Amino acid sequence: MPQHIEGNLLAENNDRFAIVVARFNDLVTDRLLDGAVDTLRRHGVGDEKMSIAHVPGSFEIPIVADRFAKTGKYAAVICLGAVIQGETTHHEYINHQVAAGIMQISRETGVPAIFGVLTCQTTDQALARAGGKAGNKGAEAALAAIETVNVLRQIGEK
Ligand code: INI
Repeated sequence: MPQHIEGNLLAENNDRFAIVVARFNDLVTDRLLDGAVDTLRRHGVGDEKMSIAHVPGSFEIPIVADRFAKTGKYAAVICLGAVIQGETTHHEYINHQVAAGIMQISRETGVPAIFGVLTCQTTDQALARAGGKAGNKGAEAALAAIETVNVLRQIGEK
């Protein structure tokens, strides 16, 4: 039988979680943050185990998330933002750089950096994914953080 490694959704007592959230489109990102914090609490993470950094826009998420990851104090870093298409291609540059930047943090530090950045065409689409009819991607990002930490712990040391 192959060995299956599956993460559970219980945060361990000493695990600390960092959240980096963009202020841009805060109507949406405030809701993503609420979803993430609520989910961490429900899965056993006390408020004293959460650090939340607010950054101007999604483009600034990677630099701050990287700093959190490199402190070695956090089990995971949850990145939250909402990039909504405007009249230009500005959003494309942001989306690609933010996604790549967040992935790079995981790979360089071994600390999972979770991609909870919405990339939407309209504000309605974003609101639907921030506690509306399509769920809350902030809450999903928090679950992904807990699960990934658990999988990595089962596999063992870096
Ligand atoms: N930042 C976002 O988080 N979402 C957006 O939709 C957005 N748009 O559309 O411009 C946005 N721009 C700001 C950007 O993230 C940086 O803060 C800015 O370019 C300064 O570096």
